[in-house]
This record gives sequence, structure tokens and C-alpha cells, in this order.
Amino acid sequence: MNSLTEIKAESRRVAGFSTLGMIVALLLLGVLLAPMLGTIIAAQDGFVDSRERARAVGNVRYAHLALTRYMRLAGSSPVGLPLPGIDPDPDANGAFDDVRLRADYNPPDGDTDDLGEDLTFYVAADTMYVQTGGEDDTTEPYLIGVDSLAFEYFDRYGVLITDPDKVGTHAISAAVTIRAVGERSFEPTERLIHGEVRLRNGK
Ligand SMILES: [Ca+2]
Ligand SMILES: [Ca+2]
Repeated sequence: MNSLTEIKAESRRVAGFSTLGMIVALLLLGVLLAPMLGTIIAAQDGFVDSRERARAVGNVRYAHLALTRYMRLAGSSPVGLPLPGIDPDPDANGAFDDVRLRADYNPPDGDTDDLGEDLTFYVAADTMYVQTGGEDDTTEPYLIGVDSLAFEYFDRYGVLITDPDKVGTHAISAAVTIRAVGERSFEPTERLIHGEVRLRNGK
């Protein structure tokens, strides 16, 4: 009887010790894990941030590529339609911050009413829009998060053309710059996509 009481007391003591030990161990674990958890969360945030950034930069790059491709096509007409291929200032504000591109290739049927044959690109607020002329006159967002869009046109001697009336006939190349909205984490070089495109006059 005596020994049974002793065993009970002993087991209670062990159980008590274990619970206390567990609490201490958990507290210690918590203290040790807290900074690690912070590091993990920070790393995760960094990953999401860089992925978002990569996506944004990729989008700007893609938009630039597609726009310069349309510029290269501007003025093209296999059936010989006389076209003002590039209008460098469709909103007539005196700045080359937008562009209207016309071509007859989709299909080449003597008009510019078909898909992708009459496109105007411009920036309003922080979005770059594309306006489709022709039969389905629509305006759609083309790229979100754009600070500015700028075009420079050069003649065959590499001289900058400032007269909008001379761009359509004299420009053989253009420099296109898309500046993304200034995110704090963006490097200046990542925010700005700049590239030259050869125009049909230069063929
Ligand atoms: Ca303009
Ligand atoms: Ca056509």
C-alpha cells in the first residue's frame, strides 16, 4: 500500500516535471524560431516582390517588342495603296508621345480596315492604350503601369526629325522608349525600355 502511494507520487512528479519541461522547451523553441520565421517571411516577400517585378519588366519588354513590330509594318501595302504609314502626333499636341500606324497587310485588299491595320498607341493616366481604327473602332488598355511613351525619328543621315510632316516621308528609323511607372524597388534601367526600329522608308 505504501509502495503504491510512492509510485503514484513519483509518477505525478515525473508528469509535473515533463509538463514544465515541455513548456520551457516550447518557450525556448519559440524564442529560437521567432527570428527564423521573420527571415522566412522576409524571403517570401522578397520572392513575391521580385516575381512581380520580373512580370512587370517582362510586360514592358513585350509591349515594346510588339509596338516596334507594328512600326516596322507601317506603310506596307503589297497592292500599292498610298498610305501615311506613320502619323507621329495623332493627338496634335506637338509631342511625339503617341503614334498612329497604318498598313494594308491583313489581308492586303486595298484598305486599312482589317485587324491590326490601323492602330493608335498613346498613354493616359498610367496606362498605355491601343485604339483600333477601321470598322471595329475600339480602345483597349495595352499595358498598365506606364509612365511615358516617347518616339524619336531619324532621317537617312541620322539627323533627328522634329517636323511631324516630315516623319512619314523622311524617317528611316525610330527610337521608342517606354518608361514604366516608378516603383521604389525598380532599378532605373529596368524601368526604361529603349530600342530602335528600322522603318519602311529605310528599306
Ligand atoms: Ca502627341
Ligand atoms: Ca486590308
